[in-house]
Amino acid sequence: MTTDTTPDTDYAALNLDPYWMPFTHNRYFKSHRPINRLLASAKGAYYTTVEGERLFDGLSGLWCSGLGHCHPRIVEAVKRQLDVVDYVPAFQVSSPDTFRLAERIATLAPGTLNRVFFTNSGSEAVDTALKIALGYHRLRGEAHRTRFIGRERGYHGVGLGGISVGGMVANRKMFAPLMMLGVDHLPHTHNPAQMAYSRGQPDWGTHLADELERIVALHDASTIAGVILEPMQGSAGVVVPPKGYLDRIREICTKHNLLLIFDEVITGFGRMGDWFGAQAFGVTPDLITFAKCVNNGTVPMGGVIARQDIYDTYMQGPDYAVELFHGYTYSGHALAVAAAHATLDIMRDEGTPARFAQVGRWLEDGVHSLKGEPNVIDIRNCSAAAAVDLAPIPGSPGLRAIRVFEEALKRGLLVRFTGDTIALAPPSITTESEVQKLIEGVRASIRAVA
Ligand code: PXG
Repeated sequence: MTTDTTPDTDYAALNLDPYWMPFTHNRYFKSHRPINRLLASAKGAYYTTVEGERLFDGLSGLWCSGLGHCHPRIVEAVKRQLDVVDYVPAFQVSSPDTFRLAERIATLAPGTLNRVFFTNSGSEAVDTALKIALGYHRLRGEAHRTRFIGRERGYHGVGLGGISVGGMVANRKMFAPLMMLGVDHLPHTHNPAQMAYSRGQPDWGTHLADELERIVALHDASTIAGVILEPMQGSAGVVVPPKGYLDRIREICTKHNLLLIFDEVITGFGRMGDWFGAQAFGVTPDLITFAKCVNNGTVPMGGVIARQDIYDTYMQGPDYAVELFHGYTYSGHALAVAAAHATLDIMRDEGTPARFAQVGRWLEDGVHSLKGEPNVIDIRNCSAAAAVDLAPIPGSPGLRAIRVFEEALKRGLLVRFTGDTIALAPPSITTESEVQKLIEGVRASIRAVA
């Protein structure tokens, strides 16, 4: 069904072949034809499949729909926007609402981070932040600062900059010849022998931040532009920063004049119990990348928030000249901006960061009750995010988590699997009893595949 307006409900006949699904086991999906993975609609914390089954949204879409789906105020704002103007060029002109949105985001951001550049995704936000950092040093007369330091297991999207500083081998190995030169990586901080079943931030692992000193000594600070980290690693399976770790990274960056970039695509806009992970962890970076929850995932949007003096550094030369040769056709898209204003209104009115924190307290108790279930080897949580590591089926890594995911679907739950990790990040509107149902559903699913 492409042009006809009558819905074609013959899903058994749906042609699955032409769509190359992103980050998906295409052959498994297309041979199993899982009807319960065809989602037709959503409302609040639930999706509805094409067969009318309701699925609790255990990962807020892909971490992006923190207020639940089709929030009436966001829907209304986007519809209203379409009656006013659909698209405004991003270069050389703009709309008042885009300026107002930048002002609102600047107000919520920590420290002197108050200059906002819009992109359409987290990947674009990351590549934008890397460019801003490089250009900043060059404009300051330190063009030799070209290296970036990322972290093992880090996920910074799929742009060429993002995979270069990222630390996920599967995302990197195919594309090695395209990678940015001069990138080094901090060790990741997940050490099950020392921190398995930690609640919140682990006590062990602060010293791993000192690896940054070692890397700086190896390359010399004068060659390094910046360090990019997710305050909490989301895609890696909720890897929570050890207590004091981010503070130490901040100190070392300040000492050596390295820009610290927090990739807050997942941690921004409430999930960590504050507006940004920066505030939740009490550490202020120099640049923040955001996306996802900024407008509840309604229309693609991302961006970078820069310290004011980084922006000011760019403001050189004749004032009629372009300062930063970078931007996207859809930077600050009118529909995305409208959705973001409505999202921020709701977050302000409903105290969304505090609600995430409350969901996080229920989630912490619930998820740690899964300790001792078959094949569970670690459990982690951080505000409204949690992960359960499962022992792989010998010889078939990843298969156990797929099975658990499929069992969860049968129980009306959509959770996320990656490797043999199950990740949970429910929306801020989740009730205590929904958290309990989520946990009991995951428990039953884990037992079903034991
Ligand atoms: N940075 C971080 C920290 C992210 O988590 C990106 C950049 C890239 O964003 P875009 O909008 O280009 O996809 C992300 C995206 C998961 C999952 O299940 C996580 C992401 C995307 C899809 C799934 O953990 N993070």
